[in-house]
Order: sequence, then structure tokens, then C-alpha cells
Amino acid sequence: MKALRAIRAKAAEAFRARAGQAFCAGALAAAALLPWSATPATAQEWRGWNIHAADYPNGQGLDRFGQLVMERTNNRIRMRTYHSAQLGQQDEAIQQMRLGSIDFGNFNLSPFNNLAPSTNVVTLPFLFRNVAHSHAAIDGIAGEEIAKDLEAIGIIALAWYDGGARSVYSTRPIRTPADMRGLKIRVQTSDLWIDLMRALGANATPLPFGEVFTSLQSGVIDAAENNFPSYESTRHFEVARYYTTTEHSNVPEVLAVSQQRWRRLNEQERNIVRDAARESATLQRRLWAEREQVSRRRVEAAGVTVIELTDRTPWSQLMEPVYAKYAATPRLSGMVQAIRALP
Ligand code: BDP
Repeated sequence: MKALRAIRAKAAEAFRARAGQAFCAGALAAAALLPWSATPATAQEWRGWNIHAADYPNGQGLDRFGQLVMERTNNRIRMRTYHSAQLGQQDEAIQQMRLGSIDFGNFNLSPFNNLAPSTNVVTLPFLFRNVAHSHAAIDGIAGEEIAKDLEAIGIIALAWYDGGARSVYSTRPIRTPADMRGLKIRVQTSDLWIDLMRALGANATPLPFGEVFTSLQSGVIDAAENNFPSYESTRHFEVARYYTTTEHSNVPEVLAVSQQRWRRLNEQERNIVRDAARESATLQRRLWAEREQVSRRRVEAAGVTVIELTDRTPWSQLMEPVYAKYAATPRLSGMVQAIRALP
């Protein structure tokens, strides 16, 4: 990491020296070899990461973000989102954001759990009463704390996207917590998620999102958990035919920019980028609500059995150890209390 930083710093220095001179063909050729930093302040090219397809609500949100920034900076900041995990799976992409080789992206907050303590709070099971409650938390106190923790690891939070209610889906029907016993279930890379599944008696396996389909198909795992739009768009429903509405977590998502980029922006540019991000979140949230309905209808039409839970108490009462471990410090338990107290 240090070595990479040193190379980047050198490249930036070399570029500044070159920029002072008249551009000659040789300098332009050299700049082409240094795509990570050799961009004149007047025209930057930003690379964005998205795990989902372009037409997914998050993909549309990211494209709107890019379009607004380009328009409002008169193309001084050019933005391109690489959809469908073209720039790698989520854990690698987070590392690349921290190094500054990916400039922006939309991430679920769970893969930050082991890196940014306050993200655990909003991952906690059965914390939010409904979507409005999760918005009140993430647009307020929870968002402020998480933004501080993300900044400490080199990531600037700009806006919050909806992550939807996550539920368990499996190759066999799950009706009660007892049905979870011994189930091999995929989770995102996060200790909290492993303990959450352990509390239900299941065996959690952290795997990249892109490996879930084949892992279900080959029997490496029996189950996974996600919202209806991801279950549908990834076609996991073709191999795991039972979806149980556990709605155990509503972990939100962040639209973020790398600190390396952020540092190089002036105040006016920062305002443009932040406003564009917030506007894109408004769009994503609207599209999200629609897509949840559409995706549910699509998987039902494809013959999936949706097992509707009305009483989630038998599930939530098993979650005490997860709260005890992941909201243990005064700061984190204070956040839980403040979120619960929200109207
Ligand atoms: C989806 C999130 C995406 C995660 C994925 C997962 O939008 O960011 O990578 O779940 O479970 O709902 O890995």
C-alpha cells in the first residue's frame, strides 16, 4: 500500500512538472501510461464501481449521479460507472476505493462491518421498524457516525441508498428458526453476519456475491439471504426455490467517493458532487420501492414459493447475543438506543 502510494505520488509530481510545460507528443504518451493520476485538474476522469446491472435501481442512481456531475462541471469531471462488478467483487472494490484506484461506488454497508464499527449498528437484525424508520436513522444520527468511521478508512460518504429488507432463501422450505439448524448459508464478509447465522443455528460461509449462484447450484451452500430485487436479478431464484420473508436486516447502502479524489476537489466542486449524490439517492429510493414489488411478482410468476412470516418474534428473540457483541461499546449501544427512540 505504501509502495503504491509512493508510485502514485511520484506520478502526480511528474505530471505537475509536465503540465507546466507545453504539451508535447511524448508527454501525452507518458500520461496515457499513468491513467490513475495523470489527469489535468481541468478534466478528470472518474471510474465508478457497481456490483449490479446498469438497469438495477442502484445502477440508474449511479448513472444519474455521473450525469449530474458532468453537466454541472461542464464535463470537467467526467464520470463512468462500470456496472455488473466489472471492476471486481465488493471486498476488492473497497480496497481499491481506499487506494484511490476506484473513484466512486455504491456499497452495501455490511462489508464495512469489520472496518468501520458503526456500520455494525445498522446491520443489526430487526432494528428498523420500517423503511421510514431506516431513512430517519441513516439520514440522521446513524449516517453521521458512519460517515466519520468511513472517512477514517479513506472513504467519503455522500448519500445513502436503500438496501431493502433482506430475507432467507433456500433450496428447502424454511418456516421456523429450527429449520435453520445446520443450514449452509452464504453471507457477506462480516463477522456480525457469521454470528447472526450462528445464533440461528446455521453455518455461515462468507462468499462474494458473484459466486452465490454456482455455489447454490453445486450444493456448496443450501441458502443465501437478500432482498427480492437481488434474488431476482441474479437469478438465484432458479436454484433456491423457497423465499421466506424473515426480513431480518435492512442494512442501508452508501454512495461514496474515495478520499484521494475528494482531497483534490475545491469547495464548489464538493458541493456539486454532494448535491448530485443526494439527488441520485432520491431517484434510487423511488426506483427501489417499485423494483421490490416488480421483483417479487417476477419470482412468484416463475414458480418460487414465498413463505410469508407474520410473527417474527421467534426469530428476533434469538438475536440477543448479536446485540450484546456488536453494540457493546457505549458509543454503539448509544446509537442503538437513539435509533430505537426515533419516531
Ligand atoms: C445486495 C447489495 C450488494 C451486495 C449484495 C450481497 O445491494 O451491494 O453486494 O446484496 O449480498 O443486496 O453481496
